Amino acid sequence: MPPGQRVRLHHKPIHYGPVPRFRADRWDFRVMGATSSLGVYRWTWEEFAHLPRSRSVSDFHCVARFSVPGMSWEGVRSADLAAAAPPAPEVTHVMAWAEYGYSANLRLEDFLAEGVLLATHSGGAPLAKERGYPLRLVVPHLYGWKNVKWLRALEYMTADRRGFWEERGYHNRGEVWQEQRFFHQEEPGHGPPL
Ligand SMILES: Nc1nc2c(c(=O)[nH]1)N[C@H]1C(S)=C(S)[C@@H](COP(=O)(O)O)O[C@H]1N2
Ligand SMILES: [Mo]
Repeated sequence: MPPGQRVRLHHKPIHYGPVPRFRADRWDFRVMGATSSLGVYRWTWEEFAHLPRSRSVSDFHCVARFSVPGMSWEGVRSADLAAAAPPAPEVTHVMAWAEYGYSANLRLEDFLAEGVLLATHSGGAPLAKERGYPLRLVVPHLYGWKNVKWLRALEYMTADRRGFWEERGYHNRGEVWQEQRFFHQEEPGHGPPL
């Protein structure tokens, strides 16, 4: 277990705001910002299903000090998505965007790390709607708030920008093994734009 975490096998879904409704005819997934082609990539739900698929098993760590061991996920590896929608060479960070404007920023290397998945399934079944159906970002080495549910877009960025919780007192990176929970733990000069 990472420092300061305890195992919990079951927990209620955690999110800010309501659970969005999924409409297959309106849903799309976009990759925008600093793509190498300068264009926007867009997949409908049907098209998204044709991307290469992978599985991974990982522990989930909530910043509220509990961890869920051995979760199994299925979906598209971040590296496969980035191969389908390549970032420009200057890209350093990625913003993950959800329904209703929830967002979380990640370093490009954290986004491309092993085990990172754009997941459609968990435990062999499609995601439950309160767990992010139809698409959720799984970033096992970063705290729960970076694991964006109801994911709709990625924005490639050439400079860092803070997402929803990163602007509200949480750590900009949120690495679990280094216990990067809160903004006050950040290195000087890397604080939020308050
Ligand atoms: N879109 C969106 N994704 C989100 C959140 C949110 O408020 N909105 N909350 C995050 C937080 S703080 C946590 S701990 C996890 C919880 O995931 P779970 O509900 O599957 O446990 O979702 C994350 N993803
Ligand atoms: Mo969380």
